[in-house]
Amino acid sequence: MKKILLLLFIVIILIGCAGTDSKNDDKIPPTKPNLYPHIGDMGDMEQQGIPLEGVNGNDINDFNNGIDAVHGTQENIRLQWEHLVDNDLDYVNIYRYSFYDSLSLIYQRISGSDSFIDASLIPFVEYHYFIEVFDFAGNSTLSDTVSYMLLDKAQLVSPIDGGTVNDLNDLVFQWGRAGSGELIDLFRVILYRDNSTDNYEEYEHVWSYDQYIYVNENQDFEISYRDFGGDVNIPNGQYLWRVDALRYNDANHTYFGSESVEYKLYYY
Ligand SMILES: [Ca+2]
Ligand SMILES: [Ca+2]
Repeated sequence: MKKILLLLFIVIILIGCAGTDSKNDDKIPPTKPNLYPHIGDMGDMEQQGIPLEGVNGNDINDFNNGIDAVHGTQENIRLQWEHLVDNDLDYVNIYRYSFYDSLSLIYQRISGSDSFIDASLIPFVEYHYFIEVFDFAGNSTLSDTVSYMLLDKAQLVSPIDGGTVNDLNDLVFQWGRAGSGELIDLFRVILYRDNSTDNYEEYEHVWSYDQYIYVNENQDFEISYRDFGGDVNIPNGQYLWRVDALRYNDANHTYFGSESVEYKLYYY
């Protein structure tokens, strides 16, 4: 009798265990991810002389301004989201759609990184993105949707890449309009330094000038550094310059644009 009772007891315990899902009881979805819209561009000022703040509170640059064009020869858009806070995150799905392309999962990655570069896109197509974060139990949460549209890139002419300037009074930036000649609002010539360390990248804006475009003409553009407020008292050293093309987008209340390649410029 004792043996039968013991057996019954064991059977009841076994049934009890089988009734609970022992794998993962987590029913709490991740905190809503914050995919940053386009905050602004390097050279944007809040007021005269006071730079706009990026998402991390530093002066706005190419690494803290939300979704944006990427400088260089490629047609790339970089997404950026607020660092994900949950400690049970598994992976992030990244989705894209446009007027021409239906919604698709373009990338799936582990949750560690806070940015993603979408490559080989087409200028003048407005792309929309959102992300979905998953925890280890399979719960997921969607972000809001952010948008960006690339424009044709300006073609840098001079100073040539790696060129040297000895007297800033002689510094003249020259560039040409890219291919299709579609209307843009302005070209922004930017002179800056790369203060990258091992841990993070940071561009320091030195000077920029906005050349507004009123006619759809194809001549080269020329801007003298000194004629447009460039400071002669900047330290010797290595600088970078490039030209961004920008166009205001009414629906998104922000500028969309393109970033040319970067040219190195030595001042000694
Ligand atoms: Ca969870
Ligand atoms: Ca930009």
